[in-house]
Amino acid sequence: MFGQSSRAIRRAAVCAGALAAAALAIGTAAALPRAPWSTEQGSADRAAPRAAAAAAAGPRAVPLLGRKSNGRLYDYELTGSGGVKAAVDLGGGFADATALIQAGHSENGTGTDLYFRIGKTLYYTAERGNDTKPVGTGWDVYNLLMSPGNLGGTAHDDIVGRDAAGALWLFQGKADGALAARIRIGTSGWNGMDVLAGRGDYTGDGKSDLLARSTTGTLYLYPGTGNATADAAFGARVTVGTTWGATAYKTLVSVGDSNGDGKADLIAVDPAGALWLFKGTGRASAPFEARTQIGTSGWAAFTTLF
Ligand SMILES: [Ca+2]
Ligand SMILES: [Ca+2]
Repeated sequence: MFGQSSRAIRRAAVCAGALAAAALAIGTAAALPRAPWSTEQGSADRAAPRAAAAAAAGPRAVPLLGRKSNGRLYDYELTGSGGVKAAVDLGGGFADATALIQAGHSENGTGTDLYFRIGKTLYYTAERGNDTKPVGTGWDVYNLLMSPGNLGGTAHDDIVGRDAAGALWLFQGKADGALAARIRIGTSGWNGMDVLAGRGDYTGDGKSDLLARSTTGTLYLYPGTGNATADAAFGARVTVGTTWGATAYKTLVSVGDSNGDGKADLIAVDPAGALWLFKGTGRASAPFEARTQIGTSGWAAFTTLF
C-alpha cells in the first residue's frame, strides 16, 4: 500500500504538552486542555503498520490534519483508496500557532511529527516522543511555511518557507527534527502565490515536486530536480490550469499518494466545505485526473489543513 497511513494516532497528549512548554518558553503560559487518551494507548496496534510503512518502497502518504478556529487539531487517517476516515480529535491548544507543518522523521521516517510556530520560534515534536524542542528563532520572517515532503533528496521531510520579499527557502530535515541551513530555491515572485502544496512526485520521474497557486487562480507545477543547491531545485514550471482560484477552492493540500497507486495526489476544499481528491497521473503535461468527491461538508471550518 505504499506506506499508507492507517494506524490510529495518539499524539495529542504529546502535542498539548509541546504547546504548554512553548507557551511557558515565551512567557504566555495558558491553561491547555488535556488530551483524553494516553500516548501509549494502542501502541501495539501500530507496530505492524509501522513496520509495513518502513519497509514500503513506494511513495509515502500521511494523514490529513486540520485545525479549527477553536484551536483543536483533528486527524483524518487515509482509507487507502483515496478517502479519509472519521476524525480523531487530537486535542486543543493550537489556536496560537501561526504555522502548523506535518513532517515525518521519527519511527524510521513513518512518524507523523509536527512543527509549529508560536511567536518567532519554531518547535518540533515527534509523534510519540518527549523530545519537543525549539528548532530555532527568527521564524517570523516567513509568511508561509509548509512541508513538500522530501524535496531535497535527503532521507527526511523538509520545510519550505517564503519570506516577505517573495523568495523561497528550503530547510532540509534531519532525523532528530533539526533543520539544515536554508537554501534559496526561489529568487522572487513567490508572493504572487497564495497556496503552496504538494507531497511527492507529480511528474513521474521519482523526484518530489511543488505545486503553487497564484492569487489569480492559476495552479503551477514546479518539477523538482532533486538538486538541493541554490536556485537549482526546480525545472521550468508547468501550468496545470487556470480555474483553481479561491472562488473554486478555499485551499489545496497534499498528503502524498492518497490512493496507493504510486502517484502523488492533491486534495482541495471548496468554499461550500466539500472535499475533493485530484488523483495524480504522473504526467507533467496533465498531472491530475478529474476530481472525485471524498467529503461532503464541513471542511471549510478548518483554518488550516496540513
Ligand atoms: Ca517529479
Ligand atoms: Ca495516487
